[in-house]
Amino acid sequence: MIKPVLVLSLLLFSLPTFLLDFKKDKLVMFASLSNYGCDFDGDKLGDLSIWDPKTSTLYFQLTSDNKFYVKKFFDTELSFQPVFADYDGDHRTDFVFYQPDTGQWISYLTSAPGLPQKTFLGAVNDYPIPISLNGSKKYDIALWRPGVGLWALPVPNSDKPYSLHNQGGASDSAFAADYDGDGKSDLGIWRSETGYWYIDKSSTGYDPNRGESIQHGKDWDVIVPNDYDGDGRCDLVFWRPQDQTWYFLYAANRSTTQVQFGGKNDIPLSCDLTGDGIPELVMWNMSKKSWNILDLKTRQTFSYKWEVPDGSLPANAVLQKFE
Ligand SMILES: [Ca+2]
Ligand SMILES: [Ca+2]
Ligand SMILES: [Ca+2]
Ligand SMILES: [Ca+2]
Repeated sequence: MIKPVLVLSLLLFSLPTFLLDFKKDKLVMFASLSNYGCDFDGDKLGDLSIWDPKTSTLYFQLTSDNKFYVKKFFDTELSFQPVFADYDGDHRTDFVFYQPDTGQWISYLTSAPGLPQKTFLGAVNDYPIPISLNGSKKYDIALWRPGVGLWALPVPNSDKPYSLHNQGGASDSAFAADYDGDGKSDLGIWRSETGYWYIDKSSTGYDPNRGESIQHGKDWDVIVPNDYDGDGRCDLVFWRPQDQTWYFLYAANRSTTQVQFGGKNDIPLSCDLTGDGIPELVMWNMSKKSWNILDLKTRQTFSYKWEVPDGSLPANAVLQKFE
């Protein structure tokens, strides 16, 4: 249940924590930001973007003019993590960043691009997760703290800054997406050890006893939840690196399907690049620096090579955890 308790943590450390070592024994990768979309120019076509954490530079292409843009955001040793979504409700994705060592959020809203807003919410090891609790598809900052399994959520129409909600624990990953289709974000946990998704739904007051628990996937899978059939409900989808296959479980009727697409070391995400309401499957190959895209409707594939620095990553794929 949600308890109204204030949580604001500010810890000042300066350890570069954006880990990019793919040679570790285990990589638990989590591409959760796909379901927020990535459309900077607001033409309903997804814009591809790549983030270089070493230089805090964003490389992106806008669909409205097909031009490439390079934008350096920060001149500091600190690492910043893109947490892109539409925070001001103008249907254009905003450049919002989270600084994991200090818990600082810096927001360049499309409605006020020259005036970055700065807020503190979070501490070391927290996960920044945008959330929309009032059904407007306008997102607010929120976070999930794995050690204690706790969400800090905004409180709509209240002067209470944050409320807390218990869900999940240290070995889990968390995401927020609209699973039940009422327009409001639901709170989700992915437990990779057992392959369970736990969803506390807005339509049942986020009551954990009336939530969903669904087994779909296993350890090493990479989850990419998004609405893949355009019915307004986020579908439970993961990509399995071993067999390079996407495993779909649709929210509406729990039907499943599989699509083999991608290469073993790719990073999976999804984004509606054609504007038909159905996200394309998108793979980023870090070594070749290439996009490989599958249109689920037409089964056409596209490939693009980008000139970006080594170690750059898709801006709307969050790597939540390495072990
Ligand atoms: Ca666009
Ligand atoms: Ca916006
Ligand atoms: Ca919902
Ligand atoms: Ca769906």
